[in-house]
Amino acid sequence: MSGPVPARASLLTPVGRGAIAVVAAEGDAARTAIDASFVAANGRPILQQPPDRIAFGHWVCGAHREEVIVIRDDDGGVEVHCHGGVTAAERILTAFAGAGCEVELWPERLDRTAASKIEAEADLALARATTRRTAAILLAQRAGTLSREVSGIRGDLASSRLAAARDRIDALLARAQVGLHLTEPWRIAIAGRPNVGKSSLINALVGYQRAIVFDQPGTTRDVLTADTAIDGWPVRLVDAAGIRETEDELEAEGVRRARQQLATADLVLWVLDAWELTGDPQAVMKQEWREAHGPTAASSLILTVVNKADLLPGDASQPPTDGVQFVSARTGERLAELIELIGRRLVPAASADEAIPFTRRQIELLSAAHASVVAGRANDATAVLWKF
Ligand SMILES: Nc1nc2c(ncn2[C@@H]2O[C@H](COP(=O)(O)OP(=O)(O)O)[C@@H](O)[C@H]2O)c(=O)[nH]1
Ligand SMILES: [Mg+2]
Repeated sequence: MSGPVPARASLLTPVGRGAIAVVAAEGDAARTAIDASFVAANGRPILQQPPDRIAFGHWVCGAHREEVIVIRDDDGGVEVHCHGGVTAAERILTAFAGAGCEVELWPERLDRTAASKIEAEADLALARATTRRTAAILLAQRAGTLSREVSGIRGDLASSRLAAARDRIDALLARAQVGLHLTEPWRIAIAGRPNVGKSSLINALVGYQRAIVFDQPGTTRDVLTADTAIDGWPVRLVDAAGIRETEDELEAEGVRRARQQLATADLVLWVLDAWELTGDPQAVMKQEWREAHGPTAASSLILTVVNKADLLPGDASQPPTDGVQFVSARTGERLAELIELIGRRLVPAASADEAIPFTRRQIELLSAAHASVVAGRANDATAVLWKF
């Protein structure tokens, strides 16, 4: 390595989540701090510890003694693994800072050390991914799936295959929503008249008691949310208060917020009560939607859920209808089918092998490239795509 390494230190692990915190540091000042504070169990100074192996010992700082593991690499970098609480990591960072290291936030560190912008963005996104499925997709993008596709598109542009380039950009942009939802949950609003079982359904879907279930209409005064995963996708279930005309001011506010939730949801589950249902569920849903929203047409992103199917006589198996699912939040009957239906409705087919843009920056670049291609400016599109 040429020239001195600038001394820097960063806390790599998020505060409050893990059992272990990791502080990374490099540069001469980092070694000064290690020499001053790290006492290895085998008694050797850090430079005599074999690289890339763990050296167990204590971080000694005044009267404090903290069990730590230190790993050094061949380039003067060290990692200190300590107790995951805030204090231990702070103490170690402070020691590095005191020795002359610049303390750097880990996203900045990522930006500086990642091999590419996509890799840095993928690392940031991975820290926010909550399911295996989303993490697998992000790992594939990090490993080159997205950058290979982008360079393929640049190849098309270089060979004047503008139509092919446009189609490939279109395909990427079609997956933008999936990409953004790798780190942000899809939002599902649960709506319907009071007492149809919205809160019960959320509880059943999430699998634990969270929303308020009560026998009186209008008890859900606030919009409650519960995070869970459906089919490997992170979703946020939003319990919309019973939408209806009301004199009660507190409830009116709830109704206003519920409407807002409906307007911005990725999917709406409109819940009906099987016991009270007369007629075609889709028609009833549309009627209730009109009552709640006026003449604006119901969005296509609505599933009609007929709850309390356990109250229907006999096996009462309903013929499967497109966009309608009978369930019982109480018995769990046909909940699996509902979950499958939600997964299919919510997320267009996506597999980890395909390139998926997953940040707003990437999507904006693709949109700009698209506009240039459509305008026949292949060079501009290429320039934009180089920014990936
Ligand atoms: N039999 C039956 N009762 C249910 C079912 N789901 C909810 N309920 C009952 O219906 C009532 C209203 O439920 P709740 O979830 O509070 O409805 P919400 O007002 O729409 O949130 C409660 O007494 C629930 O126990 C179901 O699947 N079957
Ligand atoms: Mg409720």
